[in-house]
Amino acid sequence: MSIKAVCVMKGDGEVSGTIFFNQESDAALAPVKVMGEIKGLTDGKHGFHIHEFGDNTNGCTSAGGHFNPEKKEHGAPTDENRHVGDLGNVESSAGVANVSIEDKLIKLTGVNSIIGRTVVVHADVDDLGKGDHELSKTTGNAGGRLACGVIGIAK
Ligand SMILES: [Cu+2]
Ligand SMILES: [Zn+2]
Repeated sequence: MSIKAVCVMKGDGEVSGTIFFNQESDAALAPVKVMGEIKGLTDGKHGFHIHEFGDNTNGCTSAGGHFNPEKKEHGAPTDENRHVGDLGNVESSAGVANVSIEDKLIKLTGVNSIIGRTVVVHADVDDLGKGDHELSKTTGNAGGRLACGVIGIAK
């Protein structure tokens, strides 16, 4: 039986989005599909992550850092050494970023479950841990948090 989740993203500015998550089964190896749309971004790439806390009491800031239960360094979604929450970048064109990601680390069940955590989209590109900025290995130096939302269980 597939498991579904949804996230409505909002911020202080014009950026907003809706992201759907679908895990085909509760098997540990089942990948999660991430589909949706984010509007209002400048054209180009923007860091896109799952952050640890489902706490938006102080806007996107209170979501904390990247979801990182395995205490690894920041990286690309394809890297062995990455945070579970590292989903790389979304790319906006003509004001719309169509999100279509399949990831093998994020889950909707078990210890890597992202339910109740926060999706964040950033002002800048995520350098995927390969930049020379001091934040590269922790955040990808992706800049401010433009919009976010808590991931909830969906029908
Ligand atoms: Cu982030
Ligand atoms: Zn990260």
